[in-house]
Parts: sequence; structure tokens; C-alpha cells
Amino acid sequence: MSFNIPEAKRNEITAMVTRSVLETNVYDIHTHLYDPAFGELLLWGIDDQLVYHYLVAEAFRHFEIDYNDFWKLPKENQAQMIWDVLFINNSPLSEACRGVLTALNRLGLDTNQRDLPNIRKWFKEQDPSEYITRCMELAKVSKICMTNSPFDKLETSKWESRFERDDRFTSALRIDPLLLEWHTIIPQLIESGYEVQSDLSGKTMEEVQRFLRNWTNRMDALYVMVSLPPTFEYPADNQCSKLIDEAILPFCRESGLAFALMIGVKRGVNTEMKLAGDGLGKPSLNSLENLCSNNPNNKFLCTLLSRESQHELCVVARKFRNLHVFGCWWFTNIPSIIEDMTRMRLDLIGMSFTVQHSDARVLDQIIYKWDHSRDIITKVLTEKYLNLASTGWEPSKREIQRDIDGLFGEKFNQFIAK
Ligand code: RAT
Ligand code: ZN
Repeated sequence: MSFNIPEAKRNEITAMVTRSVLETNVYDIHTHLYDPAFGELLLWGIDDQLVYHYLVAEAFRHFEIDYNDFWKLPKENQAQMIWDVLFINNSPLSEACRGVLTALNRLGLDTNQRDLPNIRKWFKEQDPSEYITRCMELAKVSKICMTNSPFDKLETSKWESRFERDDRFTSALRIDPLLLEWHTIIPQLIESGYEVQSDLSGKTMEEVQRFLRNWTNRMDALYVMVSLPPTFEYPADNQCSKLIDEAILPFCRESGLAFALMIGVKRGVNTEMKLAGDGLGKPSLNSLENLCSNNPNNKFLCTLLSRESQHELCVVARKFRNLHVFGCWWFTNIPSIIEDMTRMRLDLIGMSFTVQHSDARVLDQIIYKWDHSRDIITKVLTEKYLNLASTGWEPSKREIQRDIDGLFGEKFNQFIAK
């Protein structure tokens, strides 16, 4: 209730919060973007925006084309089909559609022309290295954390060569296959000189730790990360749990790195849609509680995919200070849910979380993802500071700025540095 605050004070607080949220640089702590040294792996431009898997999933609901026939088309033709069906034949109201238009609009293009050839022409004229800076400036993103897989041949060849890092891009070591498809990666580990056994016997655990150490050093990784299905159980009598206990967590303790868990993805619900075919499920958070309580000397970062799990996650975070909650992930990264989650997190865990990450796969997307989130964060925080002011506690400009710095990356930095 903020009706007892004089109007001038209300306006002052609203203006301070709005300015601070809109002008503070963020650290985007989880993306699928790459340091420009990775060349074509860093996607940008209108065609990559249109074939983003969030839009592919929406477009297939209208298409009649066979899945395979669609995948055989060149990227430009796929993009054209998506544009036609989601932007021209229907109004582009979904979050992912609106996102494309927000980015184009902020880049100075006239979206009202609905002119895809002209948009393409504009992108062809951009200089890639200037364009990165432009997108980062427009989004007010000062640092971008990549998702780096030592199992992805496309990127490992680059890591194995020496190259100069762009210091705006940091790294996170992604290890999904190690925990979820152990049998499929054994040949690669053996070929790279690691003495591992399929039944995890002998020197396997030490060797997995050596593998993690080598890749962390090579990538200068800030944290180790995995995305897990809703059926994830810990502790459990299986290889995943054993690898976590005997390789991942000891390595994280030794190196001081946090272990990031993104829980709730059901891979391949419709495999014909490829990346667009993943779904979600509601996990039991007993496993997360067990991880945090059995391993008090480890640090955990966590984000969850199901809306229904968000309240429970906040409660787990209230119990364990070695857990840092971050972002509104994937299917939760839509305005109505961001608003709900942000308000609930502030209510339950105060200022001790990271409010958002973009998960951008195409550079230009950082513009819309952060623009849309900033609008909602402004709304929620303004309401919260006005509530505070109505108790007589007037937030100062410096306090507001401190808080927003925290939510936009400082709390994350402090957590991983602990
Ligand atoms: O949000 C996405 O683009 C998903 O495809 C996933 O990449 C997810 O964010 C993940 O990191 O597993
Ligand atoms: Zn992701």
C-alpha cells in the first residue's frame, strides 16, 4: 500500500527506479553466444533470429510441411516461411515474435514496412565487429557468459588453438553428456588420453577430475553447468549420482567453482522438431535439497524450467546459503511469468539472487530479452520500493543503485568468488 506517500515522493522513487533499471549494465550469466573469435558460431542477423527454435516450435503449429522437408530447406527459405506464417498471416503477438520486432525497432529499422528483403539487406551491410558492440550497447550488457561444451567438436577445435579472448565474453563449462550419456563419451575421453572405464572403476573419477581441470583452465571457465531432466534424483544408485559425488563436486570444491543446475528439461519430446522439440516437467526438489545439505562446501547455482517449481525453489534457497537462484529460464522467460517469479523471489529471498539471464542464441536477441525484462523488473521493483516508502523507510538513490547492481550481476560475482 503506497497511497500515503506524497505524490512528489512517489514520482521521485518511480523515476529513480526506472532510470536505474534502464541504465544499469547487466552481466548476462547464461547465453549460447560465442566470443567473436569462434567466427560463424556467433549467430546474428534476421535469418538466424527467425529460425530461433522458440519460433520454429510456434511455426510448426501452422505448417503442413513434413518436418524433414522443412529441415532440408536452406536457412533463408525456412526463415521466409516462419516470417510468412508468424508475422504476415497472423499477428506476431507471442513473446518470441515480439522479440524480433523489438530488436529490429531498437536497431532503427522500420518494422511497420513488413519488408523482409529490406531487413535482410540492412543486416548484410553491417560490419560484424561493430555490430557486436552495437547490440551490447543497446542491450546494456557489459559481459556475456558463453555455454562451452568440451564435447562439441565445432568449438573444441577452436579451444585447442591459441586465440585472443574478447574480455566481454566469459565461459561456463557445460558437461551434460558426462552426466547423462556417459557411455557415449567414453571413446572421446579415451582417445584424448584419459584412463576411464565404463563401469567407473579404477582411475576413472580422478581422470574425470583431470578432464574438468584441463577444460576449466583452457576455457577459463567460471562455473560448471548441466541441464537435467525432471526425473533427476540425488543421491541415487546410478552413474550420474556417482559421478556427481566422486568427480564433479570434489573438482568444484578443489577449484572453488560453483556447479550450476538447470533442472526440468525433457529432451526430445518431439525429436522431429530437433532443438524445438524439447519439453519440460516438474522435478522433485528433494534432490536439490540433498545436494545443498550433503555438500555444504559446494556452491550451487540453480534455475528451473517449470512455473510450478518456482515457489519451492525459493523456499529451498531460504534454507541453503550455498544455493544461488538465477534467471527465468526458457519457457518461463515470458512477461507474465517473469513478473510473477521476480515478485515472489523478492518476497522470499530479498536481494540475494540474479534476476535474469537471456539464454540468447542469436546476438541480436540480447536487445529484446533485456528490454522486455527490464520493463517488468522496473514495474515490480517500483511497487516494492513504494511499499517500503509507505512504512516511512525512504530508499535513497544510492541504495536503489546498489540493489539493482546486485540483481544484475554483482550478487552472482560475489557468490562465485566466495
Ligand atoms: O533456451 C534454450 O535455448 C534451450 O534450448 C536450452 O539451450 C537451454 O537454455 C539450455 O541451456 O539447456
Ligand atoms: Zn540455455
